[in-house]
Amino acid sequence: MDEHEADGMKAREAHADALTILEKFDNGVALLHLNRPDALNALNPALRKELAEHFRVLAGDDSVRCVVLTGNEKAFAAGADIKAMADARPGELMRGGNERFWRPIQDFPKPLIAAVNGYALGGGCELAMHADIIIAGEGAQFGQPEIRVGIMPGAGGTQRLTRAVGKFKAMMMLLTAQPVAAGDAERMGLVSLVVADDKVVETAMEMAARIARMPPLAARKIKEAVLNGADLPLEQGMLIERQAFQLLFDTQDQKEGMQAFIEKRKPVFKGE
Ligand code: DAK
Repeated sequence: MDEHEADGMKAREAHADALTILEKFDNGVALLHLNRPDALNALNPALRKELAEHFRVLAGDDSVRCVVLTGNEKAFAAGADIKAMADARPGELMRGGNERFWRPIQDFPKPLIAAVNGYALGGGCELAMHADIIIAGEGAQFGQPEIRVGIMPGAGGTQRLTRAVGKFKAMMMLLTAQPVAAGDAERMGLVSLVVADDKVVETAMEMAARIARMPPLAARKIKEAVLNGADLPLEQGMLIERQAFQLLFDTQDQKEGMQAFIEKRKPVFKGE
């Protein structure tokens, strides 16, 4: 599987499962595809399980410094699989412990970029919002249409969306079920960058390659400070930032980064 190139590197490890495809590149980037095209990548239990397992493994893989998660031209993901949950009962949902499949993505310690084409609806929009950066194609659509099928979001749609875009935009999306186009999503703060549809994965891969060249421990601490600080009063958030900042002075990469600057050369970061 070498149709994608990152920094001129071919994928050095790739394996295709039924529902997800993982490609790993020598530059520290991993590209994870949702691969259920016939159902617009609807997130059924088997797909969510695979996805969770990938994130669990990628979190502990030192050769991976940044992950790009994508779908296909038509859909990032059109939501949780409605057919798979149509007859569910509350006890079954509780026993199913759906959240255990979201947890490894929520807790993923490395930078994660969602590269979104087409539909990102319901659980698909929620999945994109688990990422740290969202790059969308001009034709992408983001929405939380769960209300239309008699339910509500269950993986952060009322929480992450509201934190990202504020109450009034979030309520409009949640209560009307109407999706917003990529450009509007960007203006609302739900999307980092909009590019031409056929440039989405390429742009995400370039950005991921750039991030992968950064010192990984600093990247990890930045992610931690942003995510953990977001729900805290400013003073406590500042404390998290200060402690992380100080801790980074105990890394080799800090010595290397500053020494390289002084010597006017390119730093080589080892993640130590
Ligand atoms: N589930 C199952 N199948 C889906 C699907 C979905 N969400 N979305 C699309 N498909 C399937 C269609 O059924 C169709 O399959 P066949 O009939 O051909 O077998 C195929 O994908 C192509 O879809 P369409 O024929 O409908 O394609 P169109 O281009 O005409 O329409 C569409 C595209 C995206 C507008 C439409 O497919 C659509 O409205 N899809 C449903 C979107 C939606 O309502 N999404 C929200 C689902 S509810 C939880 C956490 C999260 C959630 C739940 C629990 N816990 C932690 C407990 C999340 C809930 C949701 O996401």
